[in-house]
Amino acid sequence: MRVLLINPKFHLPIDTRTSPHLGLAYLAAVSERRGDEVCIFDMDVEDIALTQKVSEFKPHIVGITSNTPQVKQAWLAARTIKLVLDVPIVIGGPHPSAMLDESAAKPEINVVVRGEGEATWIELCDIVDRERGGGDMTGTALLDPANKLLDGVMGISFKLPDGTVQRNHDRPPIDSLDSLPWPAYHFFKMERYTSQQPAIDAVEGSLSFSIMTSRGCPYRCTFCSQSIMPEKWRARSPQNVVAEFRHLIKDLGAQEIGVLDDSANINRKRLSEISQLLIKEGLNTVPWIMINGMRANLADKEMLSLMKKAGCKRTAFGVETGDEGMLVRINKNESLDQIRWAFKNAKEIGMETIGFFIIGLPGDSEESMERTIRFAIELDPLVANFSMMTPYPGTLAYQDIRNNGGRILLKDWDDYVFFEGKARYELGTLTAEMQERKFKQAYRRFYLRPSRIWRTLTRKSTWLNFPRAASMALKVIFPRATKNKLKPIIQQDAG
Ligand code: B12
Ligand code: SF4
Repeated sequence: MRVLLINPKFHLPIDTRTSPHLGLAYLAAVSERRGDEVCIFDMDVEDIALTQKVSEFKPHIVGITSNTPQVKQAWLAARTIKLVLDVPIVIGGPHPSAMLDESAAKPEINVVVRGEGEATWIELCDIVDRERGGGDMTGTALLDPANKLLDGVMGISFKLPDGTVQRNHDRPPIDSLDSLPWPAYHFFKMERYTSQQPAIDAVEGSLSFSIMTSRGCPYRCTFCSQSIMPEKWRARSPQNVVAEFRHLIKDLGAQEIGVLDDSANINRKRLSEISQLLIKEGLNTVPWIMINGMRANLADKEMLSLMKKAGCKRTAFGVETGDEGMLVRINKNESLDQIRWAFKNAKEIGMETIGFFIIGLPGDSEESMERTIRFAIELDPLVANFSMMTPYPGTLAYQDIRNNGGRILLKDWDDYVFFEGKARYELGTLTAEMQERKFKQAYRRFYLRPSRIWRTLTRKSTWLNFPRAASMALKVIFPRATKNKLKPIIQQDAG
């Protein structure tokens, strides 16, 4: 059966790096294992029209992924396909998982998959393959209540003829992650992607891959969309992880690896074992980075030191706020001292650090945001990343703002990006003006310190990446100009 998987286009107001979509790479891998002919169409890097691809490939089923700012483009892609072919179209990913009725109600979408997708996707593919009987099957036939094809499929929602949405039972999370095949990168045009982060000196043209060694997170921070995914933290065995590292390095020529786990160090012993195995097998020559952060309360020096010996060059920590009371309010389950400890440990063993900070959390005040800026300066990570609090649907913060008379200032899902300095909502005394002022101050006060300017100028990577770094800095300082140019393009694309 021919399977088409799509990553919809999205123009971010700043230039983030493009990497192959790991979720689609996993779906492609399970489809390939099922025996399907797979095609991935990543609209961020493709140079032909979607209609051309659909006409040529003639898929039997289409899967589209979507996060919140991409969702309008996802619907547009589905509408475009339906003009060419009435093929079953399935949508999944963080946004449809949180707002399933919205996507299920769209005439161009046939099925919404909630949460973790591999098992559900394969079950849907099995149904379509069986029912098409060697020919084609339409999305309409798949949904026809007379056929009762979807009633027993866990983890999906779909529209009934009366317009209501049927929500089937949740699918339990995959128990053994080792049972999954590795992400199928061979379906991506790898030469069209950038590196994850410039961890290596020769950035241009270097091959960068992602890996996920565990899924889920047992914490429930109020701002994090993690809350729509299974709560249970599940991990791959050290042997399975190291075998994939070996595959990425030896077979695919990886020069940099980005570890995408939400909280890789929930089990410190496991992460230490992975590090030991990487060292033992001589796989520690390729730099890897913990892109999204580890839990600071579990970042002891012994584990970090082993990770460094195993090739880990940089780690991030989600600090979020410099105010102790706010840490409690956002359910971070960490203290300022634990965060100080983690940064001290990383710095003492010479590991580069990234700190993620949020300006304008529900409950923030002028004083608490000031404490966040001062804490960032005190911790002094290599990179401080300040984000404007963006209330993603499905998060506890989103409910908090809605239930407490807050005013969401965003009109469109396209606007749910958080690197630019525009406030996304107001709540009580937390005004947009205050958040925007503090955001600007945060970047200026962190990066325009003489010691920081000197450190930046004396780093080799600053000069190797100069054009990109300069353009990013300008976009952070003048976000509106960039956004104003992009908005018409997004709206024109999405119709
Ligand atoms: C790596 C990453 C990035 C990378 C790369 C993204 C990429 N190309 O994959 C970068 C840095 C570019 C990035 C950017 C952004 N990201 Co991001 N990112 C992640 C991160 C940490 C890992 C993604 C991942 O690989 N997951 C592992 C795979 C296996 O899971 P998955 O992709 O969700 O796919 C599974 C299921 O969702 C489902 N599924 C997904 N699609 C489909 C499709 C079908 C048909 C089916 C059946 C199933 C299915 O099945 C998959 C396999 O189980 C996640 C957090 C997380 N834990 O997922 C955040 C996350 C996805 N990002 C998030 C956000 C907010 C953003 C930004 C909007 C931030 C910003 N700048 O403003 C941008 C948007 C970029 C864009 N172009 O649209 C949010 C999304 C929330 C939301 N409601 O949309 C997340 C969930 C973080 C969080 N916890 O809040 N991100
Ligand atoms: S912010 Fe990090 S620790 Fe908190 S819920 Fe999300 S992934 Fe877990």
